[in-house]
Amino acid sequence: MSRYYVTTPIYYVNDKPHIGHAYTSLATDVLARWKRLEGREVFFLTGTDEHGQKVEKAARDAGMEPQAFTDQVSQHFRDLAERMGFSNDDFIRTTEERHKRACQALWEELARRDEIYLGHYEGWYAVRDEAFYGPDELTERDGVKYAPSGAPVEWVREPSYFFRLSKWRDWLLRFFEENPDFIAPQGRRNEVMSFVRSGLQDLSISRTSFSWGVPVPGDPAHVMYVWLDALTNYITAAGYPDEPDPRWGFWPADVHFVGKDIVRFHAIYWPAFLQAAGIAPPKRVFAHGWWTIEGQKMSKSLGNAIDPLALVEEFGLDPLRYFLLREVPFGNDGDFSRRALVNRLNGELADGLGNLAQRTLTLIQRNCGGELPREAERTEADRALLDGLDALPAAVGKALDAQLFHTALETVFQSVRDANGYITQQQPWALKKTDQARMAAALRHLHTALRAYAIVLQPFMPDTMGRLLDQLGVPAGEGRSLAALAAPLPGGAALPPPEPLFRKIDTAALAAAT
Ligand code: ME8
Repeated sequence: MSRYYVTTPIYYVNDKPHIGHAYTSLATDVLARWKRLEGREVFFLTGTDEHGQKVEKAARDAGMEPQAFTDQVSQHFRDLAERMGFSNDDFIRTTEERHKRACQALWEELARRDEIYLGHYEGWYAVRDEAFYGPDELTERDGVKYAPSGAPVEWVREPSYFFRLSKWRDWLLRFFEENPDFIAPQGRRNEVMSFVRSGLQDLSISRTSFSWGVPVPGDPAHVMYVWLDALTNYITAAGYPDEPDPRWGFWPADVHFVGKDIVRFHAIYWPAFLQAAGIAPPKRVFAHGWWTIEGQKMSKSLGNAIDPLALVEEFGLDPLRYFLLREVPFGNDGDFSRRALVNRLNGELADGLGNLAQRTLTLIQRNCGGELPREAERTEADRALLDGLDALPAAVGKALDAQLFHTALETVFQSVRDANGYITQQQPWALKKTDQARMAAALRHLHTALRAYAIVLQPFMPDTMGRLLDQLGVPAGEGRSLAALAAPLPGGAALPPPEPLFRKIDTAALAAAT
């Protein structure tokens, strides 16, 4: 069985998770679940980035030792993963022993290959981004200099080890040319390529002015630069340096999901480190866009960071999962508003899919004795609906292979709209007295459509689609895989009475609350 490896960024434990973190992990989760549904052997990794100056400072501000502080905050990210239904196979923490060993092994390999030298760093550093900036990248306001991200920078001067990044410039450009799908979306690829084309400087990869990090082998006055440490997590979890580890077969990763803020680290530094150490680079980096909240940037000072778990409480998990991936084309920036979420929930989920299931299954209960009708002849109208269904899994798979989550959902929900049109046109409720065979046939076709929607939507809304599949009488396990769609379910099975799938939100109450 072919292997598939997907990752989220590992999140800084300087603060609690918010909707942005949940978003990246959700996208990764949906792709992981889809690949499992295709029958692939999947390894889905997430975790926390626990070293560096930013985390050390947050611990100090909280009056805690860094390890105790990171233990506490990291737990919030594990809780988030559980409550959001993420199906990660591992959760890595950079303070774990296995990770320190991997970082040191990678460092030693780079040193052995003469990719590292000792020098002196003098320049601008933004603790918030944990990034070095050139003077031409900065702007100045009220005597303070800022990085393009808006983070203030400080002047740093200390001994430092350097990675010979500059010598990898031409190799990187060739690598991008030869692998046009390595960075997505295209706009990000162009940005990265023009940044690399404009020249690369050697990269400072150690610090001496604080100690919360992985010690540099043979020179413990230095700790490793937090990004070298953090990026290594993706191979630590695959078993590095213990080749042949059973997990090493997952490397190179198929997709690293990241936000657009950290594309430079993943698309430039990471392949260069790996290539320099003789390790294959990952296959793809997808940089998605940025969420703002009701039109504003999410920030600590505005206090508007949205807790995803509060939204789960208010709207339910699956509506939130659906909304986040449906509302904004993956890769674009988007604005989060509760009104937009409610519109999707009430419209597409409750009135669209929920209503279709409820109408179909209620009619099967009332008019067919609660038994799944048998396969039947297809009229032209039936074929129009069912032929589209045959193509659905491939269309969704194609969209997801390009990480176009919104396209995948649009395709399914276009078909749901068609099926709602079909039920309105066929009026199976009116056929009970006039043509029972035709009534049963139409309900059977609608059942076939619902089974297809429920199966392909499982990665997006695992719990609700599980309930729908129960109501449809689809056996658990293999019966719910993509492959199972090729064979019709035998007729005659007793179906349980339907239950509503989605709870609509009263928009008047929402308006009053906001
Ligand atoms: O950068 N909209 O960690 P981090 C969308 N530790 N996504 C958002 C977002 C928003 N407003 N805010 C955050 C780090 N994200 C490093 C990563 S990886 C080897 C090391 C998401 O806690 C998005 O994925 O700052 C972004 O890249 C990530 O959280 C940054 O998380």
